[in-house]
Amino acid sequence: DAQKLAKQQRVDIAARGSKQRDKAHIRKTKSVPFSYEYGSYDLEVPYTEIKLSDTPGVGPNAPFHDYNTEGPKCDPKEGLKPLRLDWIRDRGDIEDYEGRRRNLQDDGKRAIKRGRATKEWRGRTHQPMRAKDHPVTQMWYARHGIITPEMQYVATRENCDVELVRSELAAGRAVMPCNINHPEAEPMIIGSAFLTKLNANMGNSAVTSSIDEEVEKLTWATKWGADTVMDLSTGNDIHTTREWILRNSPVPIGTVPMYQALEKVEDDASKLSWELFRDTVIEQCEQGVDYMTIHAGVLLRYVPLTANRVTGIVSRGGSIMADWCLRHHQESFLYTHFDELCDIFAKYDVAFSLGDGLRPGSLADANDAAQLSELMTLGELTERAWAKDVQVMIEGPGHVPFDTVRMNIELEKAVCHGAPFYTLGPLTTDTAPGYDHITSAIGATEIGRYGTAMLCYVTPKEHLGLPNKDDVKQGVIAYKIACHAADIAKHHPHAMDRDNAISKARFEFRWLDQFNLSYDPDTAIAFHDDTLPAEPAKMAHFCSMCGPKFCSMAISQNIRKAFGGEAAQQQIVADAVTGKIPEGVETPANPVTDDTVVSANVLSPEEILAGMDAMGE
Ligand code: IRN
Ligand code: FE2
Repeated sequence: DAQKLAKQQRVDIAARGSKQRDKAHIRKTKSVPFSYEYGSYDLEVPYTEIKLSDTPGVGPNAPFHDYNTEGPKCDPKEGLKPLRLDWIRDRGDIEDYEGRRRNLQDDGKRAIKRGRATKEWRGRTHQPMRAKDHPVTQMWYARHGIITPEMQYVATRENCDVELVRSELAAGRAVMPCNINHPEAEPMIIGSAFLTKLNANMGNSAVTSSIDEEVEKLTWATKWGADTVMDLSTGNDIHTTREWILRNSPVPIGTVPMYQALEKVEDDASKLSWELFRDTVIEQCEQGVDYMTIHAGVLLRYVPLTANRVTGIVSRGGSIMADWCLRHHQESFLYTHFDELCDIFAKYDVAFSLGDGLRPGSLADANDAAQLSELMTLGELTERAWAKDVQVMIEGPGHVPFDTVRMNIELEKAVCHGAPFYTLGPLTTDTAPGYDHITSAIGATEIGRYGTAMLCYVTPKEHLGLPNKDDVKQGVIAYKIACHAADIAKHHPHAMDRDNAISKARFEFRWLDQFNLSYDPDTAIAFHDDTLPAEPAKMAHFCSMCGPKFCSMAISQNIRKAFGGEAAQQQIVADAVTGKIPEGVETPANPVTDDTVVSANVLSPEEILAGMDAMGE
C-alpha cells in the first residue's frame, strides 16, 4: 500500500507540474501588417509568453517570449485553419485540379471499416493545387526579388531582417519547407543563419495504433518543441493517416516516399519502378507533404564500397535502392529521373531532403569512401535542383567520432555549395544503447555549432525498438538542448536570454519561474517536489540538495546584503538581466568566424576532392 501511495503521489506531482506549465505558458500572436503587389494581410505570428513572478523587494520581471511550435489548438477531426490559403491563391500562379481525391476517399472508407478512423473526420477541405506556369517555390520568389508573406512571417518569428530571409533562400543556404497544399503549416526556415531546428520522427510499422493516436503523437512532439515532424509510417492506411497528420500539423511534415512505394509492391524491391515511385510522390505532393527524403545519391557503383563495412548499409531507403540497383544492374531511377522529380517538386514547392543512404552506421565506417562518394553526388544533385529553383537540404550521418564531426559539416558546405545540412545526431559512440539520445545529442551540438541547420532527433529507443510517447519527449528535449547550446556557441543574437532569465530566477529562489523557464517544467517540478512537496517550499531559500544551512545561493545573497548594499545588489541583478560582462573578462572568439583548423586524422576536404577526381568523379 505504501508503494501504491508513493505512485499516486508521483502521478499527482506530475499532473501538478503540467498544470503549472499550462498556466504559465501562453501561446500568443503578434499581428504584423504586410502588403505586396498581390495582397495585404495581417500576419498573426505566434510566440509563447512565459509569465514570471516579481522579485521580492525589487519589482516585476517582464514575461519571457519564446519561439512557439505548438500551433493553435483545434479539434483533430476538423483540422487546423488553412493559414496560408489566401496568400497562395492571391499570387494567381496556381490552379485547382481534381488530383487523386477519389483515391483518398476510398482509402478513408477502408480506414473507417478497419476501425482506425471515425466517420466524423472531415478530411481535406480544399482542392489540390499546383503551379500554372512557373515554379511556385519560395526559392523562385526569393530569386525574383519578391518578399512573400511567408518570408515576413519567418523574419518576425526569428526576430531578423526579412532581407536576410530572402537572400538566404535565394542563395540556397536556407530552405522553407511549405507545400502549397499544406496551408495549415506556420512558415519556418531551416538555415545556419537562423535558429537551429530539430526534427522528430514518428509513424509506426504496426497496424495496431489508431489514427487519433498518430495525431496525438504529432501534437505531443510539437508541444515539446519539434520544428518539423517526419511521418515514417509504413503500415496500413498510410494515406489516410498522413492526411490526418497534415491537416492537423502546424509544422512542416516530411516523409520518405520510398517507404510507401515499397508498400505498394508488397515489399519486393525488385518490382519498384520510376513510374510507381513518381505516382507515389505526386500523391504525397497533392496531400501537402512539405519535404521528402530522396536517396538519389546511392549509385550503382557506390554499392560495392560498402562491402567491407562493419555495419553495411543502415539506411532503410538506401538499402532499398541498393537492392534495386543490384537486382536490375541499373543506375538508380532516382538519379536517372532526378530532373523530372525537380519539375514535380517545383509545382508544389516541396523541398528535397537528399538522403544519406550510405551514411555510416558505426564509428568504424565513418568518413569512408561510400559515405563521401554519395556526398559528392548530393552536391551535383543540389545544383541540378537549384537550376530549377527547387529547395534542397542535405542529410548527414550517422555514427561519427567526435573529432571528425566538424570535418563532416565543413565538407558538406564545400561539396554541396552551402545547402543546409540536416544530420541524424551524429552519435559519437556506439556503446550506449538505451542512451543514444545522449550519445547523439553530443555530436548534434558539435555539428550544430559549426552550422548544421537542422538536427534529426534520436530517441533512447534507437537501435532497440519503436519509441513511445515518453521516448519522443526525451528525444525532443535532448535535441532542444543541443540546438540551444549550438545557438549560444554560434553567438546567435539573444540566444542566451533564456539562460540569463532562468539563472536570475534560480538565484532569487523564484522556484516556479525556474520551472517554467525550463524546457521540461513537468520534470523539474516533479524532481523538486519529490523531496519538498509542501507549497511553502516554492518560496524557500534552499532546496533539498544542500539543505537550509549550506545553500550557496542563499549564502551569496547574504554576503551581498552584508557587503554590497542595496544599490550594488540591484546593479548586479540589472547586469545579469542585460547579460553585461564585468570588466576584465574576455569574451570567447566567435567559433563560426575564427579559422582554427580541425585536427582530424582523416583526409582534408581538398585531399578528398583530389581523390574523387582520381576516381573519375
Ligand atoms: C536525417 C539525416 N539523415 C537521415 N535522417 C533521417 O532518417 C531522415 O530524415 C528520415 O527521417 C530517416 C530516413 O531514414 P533512412 O531511410 O535513411 O533509414
Ligand atoms: Fe545507428
